Amino acid sequence: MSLNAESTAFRSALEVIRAVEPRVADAIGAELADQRESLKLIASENYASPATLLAMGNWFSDKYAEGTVGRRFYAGCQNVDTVEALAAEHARELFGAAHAYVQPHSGIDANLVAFWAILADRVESPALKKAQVRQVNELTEADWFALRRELGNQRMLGMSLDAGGHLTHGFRPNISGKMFDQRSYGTDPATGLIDYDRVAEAAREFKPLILVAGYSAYPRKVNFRIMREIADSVGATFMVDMAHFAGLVAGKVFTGDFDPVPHAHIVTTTTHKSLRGPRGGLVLCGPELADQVDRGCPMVLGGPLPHVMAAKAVALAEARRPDFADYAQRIVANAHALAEGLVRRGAKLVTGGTDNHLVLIDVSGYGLTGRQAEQALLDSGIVTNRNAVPQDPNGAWYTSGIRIGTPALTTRGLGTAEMDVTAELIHTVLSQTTPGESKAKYVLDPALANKVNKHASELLAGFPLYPAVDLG
Ligand code: DSN
Repeated sequence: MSLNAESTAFRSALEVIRAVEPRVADAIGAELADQRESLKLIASENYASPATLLAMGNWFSDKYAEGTVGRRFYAGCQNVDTVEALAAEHARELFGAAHAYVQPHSGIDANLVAFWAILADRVESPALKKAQVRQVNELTEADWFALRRELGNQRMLGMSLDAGGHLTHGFRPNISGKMFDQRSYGTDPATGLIDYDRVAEAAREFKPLILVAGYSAYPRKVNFRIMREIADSVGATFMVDMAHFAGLVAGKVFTGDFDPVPHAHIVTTTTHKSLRGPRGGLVLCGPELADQVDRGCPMVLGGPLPHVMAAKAVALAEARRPDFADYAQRIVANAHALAEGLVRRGAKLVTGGTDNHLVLIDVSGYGLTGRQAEQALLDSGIVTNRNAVPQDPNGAWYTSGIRIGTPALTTRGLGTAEMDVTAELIHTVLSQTTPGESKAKYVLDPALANKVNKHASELLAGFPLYPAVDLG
């Protein structure tokens, strides 16, 4: 029997790699096996299509292409121009944006491009100009301080980390926390929801240059129309980081007030989460910021990754197909079913449920820290990640939460019935785990962990991952 195209392609690639360094070929094969066997509930992960994966493994990786389409610092970029222009066109069409910049290597990079574009657009300063011609990572803490003082308003208002915001929205472990004088808006302690009146109040007091919306652990929709009104009321630039929910925007689940593109001055995203593309980022904006955004490389980015831009073009083309809208709807239906299944069994959820792709379980309801719960679930074949909950008494390392999401399992084909089974498995593990002598230690009967592992494998067996890929 002849092999299908996908199996032939991946088998051949592994054979070529194995001839040079067999351990790499083995690790690639083992990664597929591990992914096939695990109940992947990490809200920010997914499974890109074989076409997207294959578009990355080629000689585009060998090409330097600093600059933008038609304006490169290197000769011979005509084919890179083709794929970059295609990826940008698909991104513009998919999201209804005037301009798309598809070079960022990651979400952090996309946000850096956006920050510098906003600064360059908003602030006329010799110090900024000086900083622009130096390597950003050469600037010291004192340089940043002097720069902010000279520039005047360098304030960013974003969602607090423990309410579900992201590190790149002005927090200390990220360069955004050094570039900007940051203040956060949180969520209402009673409901766990964003209180727009409080955001408006904080904006009036703080007068930020940039108001950021977007999250990595907030299980609800955000009203971007209201956020834009708040930004306008204080003269701030409104930026949305839609990395987590870009697939829901692309699939038209988030429309109207909940679609950031018509409301924000600038939108950033990764391409590998709910959008289901290759690992990378992109920026969308209107014509007024386009020139500055296009200076992302070499301003804050290293040379573009043409092989990844080729894969972005493939994945974005896939996201423009009608079946992607169906996929996006199923992500949300599955998250809803998972949340309902957990609540019915007594789990405590932040905000009580979800209306996007993720669910945040407050595992203090089970008497556990996030760290204990994460490891107990992992022992049982369920891959999640710990996450702070609002006002978390255990901080960002141990945490009190477990974040779970449905983009990956939905790609695999699991539906709402399987989400109920998944809720049962999670609840079984968490309710049978007891805390140990430290915030990291726990006790879980290995026989129970094995039983859940077996049940998870049986569940997944009905939904093979990459069914067309047979590595032999
Ligand atoms: N690391 C990503 C996530 O898991 O949400 C965000 O950068």
